[in-house]
Amino acid sequence: MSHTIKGIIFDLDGVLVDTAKYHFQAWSQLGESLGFTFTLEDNERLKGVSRLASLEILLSIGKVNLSDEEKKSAMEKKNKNYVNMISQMTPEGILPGALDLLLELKDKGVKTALGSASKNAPLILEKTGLADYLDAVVDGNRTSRAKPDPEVFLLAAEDLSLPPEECLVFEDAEAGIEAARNAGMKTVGIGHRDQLGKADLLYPDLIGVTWSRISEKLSALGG
Ligand code: B16
Ligand code: MG
Repeated sequence: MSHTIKGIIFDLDGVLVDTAKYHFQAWSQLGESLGFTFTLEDNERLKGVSRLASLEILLSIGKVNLSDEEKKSAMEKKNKNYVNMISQMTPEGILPGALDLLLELKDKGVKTALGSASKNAPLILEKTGLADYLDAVVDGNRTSRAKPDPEVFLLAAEDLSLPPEECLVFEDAEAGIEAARNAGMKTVGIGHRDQLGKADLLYPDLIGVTWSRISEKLSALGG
């Protein structure tokens, strides 16, 4: 039996680009200014999580209490620093394998969309040139509910004029896989089984991941 997937929705950070390293630098500088150290291990907890939720996690690690006003300025400070870093991005910042897959999808007429929590997605897409390969973009500027809520992926499906069951989501975060499942979509996890065990297909990264290969696997899964 052949499958019915006609559109692919990509998460941004951790799937198409590695911006987690810039988030880490910017959050750890904020941690330092508040008097504590933020580790790379702590940073794992921020992947796929919104900016405010990331700050709350950071503050709980440092055992720091801030007023709402102070939280707002802390987020502005972190974001200014982060934006400075991503402004230097180039097409070389695209993760290995991503461009080949996007080119193949374009060639085969499979629709593509972005489904990211980041409010900075437009700048990243522009600097890396990824904007040219996406038919629709849904990011943190258009959503009000964070993953695992399905909002971001449902909006992307709507933009592609496809029903959710005809969309496949690529995600690196557990909350993202959950969000896609909540949207009624099939999923490809990019990362480790420990976090992404619920994904329908799983790959460590996008190297060598082709639409032909995925199509075959999806057909074997039965749609
Ligand atoms: P911003 P994704 C997420 O991107 C990041 O993984 C997460 O670490 C970040 O806090 C979130 O975007 C919001 O980003 O501060 O730029 O609005 O994985 O959903 O593409
Ligand atoms: Mg991600």
